[in-house]
Amino acid sequence: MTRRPARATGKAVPPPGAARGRGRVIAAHGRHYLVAPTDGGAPLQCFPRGKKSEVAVGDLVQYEAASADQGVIVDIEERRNLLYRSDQFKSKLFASNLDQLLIVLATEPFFSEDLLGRALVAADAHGLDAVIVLNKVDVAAALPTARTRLAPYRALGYKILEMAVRGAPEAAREALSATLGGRSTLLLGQSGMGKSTLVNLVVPNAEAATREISSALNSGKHTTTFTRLYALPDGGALIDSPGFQEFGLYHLSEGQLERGFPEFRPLLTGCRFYNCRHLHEPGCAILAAVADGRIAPTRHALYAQLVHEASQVVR
Ligand SMILES: Nc1nc2c(ncn2[C@@H]2O[C@H](COP(=O)(O)OP(=O)(O)OP(=O)(O)O)[C@@H](O)[C@H]2O)c(=O)[nH]1
Ligand SMILES: [Mg+2]
Ligand SMILES: [Zn+2]
Repeated sequence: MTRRPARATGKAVPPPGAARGRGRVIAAHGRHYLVAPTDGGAPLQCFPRGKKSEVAVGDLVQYEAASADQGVIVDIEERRNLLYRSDQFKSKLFASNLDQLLIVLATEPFFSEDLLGRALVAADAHGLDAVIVLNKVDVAAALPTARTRLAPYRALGYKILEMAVRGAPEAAREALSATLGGRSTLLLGQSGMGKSTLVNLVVPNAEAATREISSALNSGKHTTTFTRLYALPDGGALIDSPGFQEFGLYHLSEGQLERGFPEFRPLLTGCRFYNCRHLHEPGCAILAAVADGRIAPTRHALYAQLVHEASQVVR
């Protein structure tokens, strides 16, 4: 039963007693994965055993080799964490076993503050550090607006790195080196912000590797269509992902949501009711802070929207 889909698509099937290997999932495109053996061999094209298995880039897996370059993923090792987004009906995996999120914004195209806020909450809920990159600071006309929009996030304590990855590559490399070294980092951001340009700056031969995988996984070339992990020369990994327009967080609890807003945290014990949802409750310390300007109304609106979305899920 489990191997039938493999035959149907013409994929090689491991012979009985096939050699098992251990590897890291370095690319995902639909149900096709590339697995880099941990012992350093060439990556294998793998598909998961069984219809429902969900494999994420960053996973450490056990595979059975069907041939020198094809295999079947038979087991996923326990993950440190798994970042994903979700709506009412389904979830979509970003990547696993991460240390931090690099949220890539740019002076242009105009970035979405809604997506930025969601990424920051997701990072916190999944136990990841978050760093914001403001790219394309060489686009002088759009820089003041971008800085003004980001000032409140800087005031909240988020780390923001300004750079021009294409415009001033050496300075960008310098700004990134201390942040990326030895850590597993996922790049997240809307299309056109410069995620892949950043990868190509930091990872030698990334461009060539991307072309290779584009043809192996049958996808386009310019805009990124699959998630791809690159080992960094000095240790750690950088994961490029396709630009996204939606970041549903229907899977987060209300506790995770309220803690995901750093400006809420010191006030949470000040609400009259211990189970206050900070929406309409009397004696709410968060609503009081919104009313007198200590918390931005847009941030509270995002919180309320996320609570609403989370309540739509049948748990
Ligand atoms: N002006 C300017 N343009 C840049 C800079 N960095 C990247 N770009 C350009 O921005 C465009 C988009 O860059 P990509 O790296 O493909 O963006 P991406 O975030 O990977 O986009 P998706 O793969 O669609 O998600 C390209 O034309 C880059 O050359 C920069 O520092 N300054
Ligand atoms: Mg890209
Ligand atoms: Zn409250």
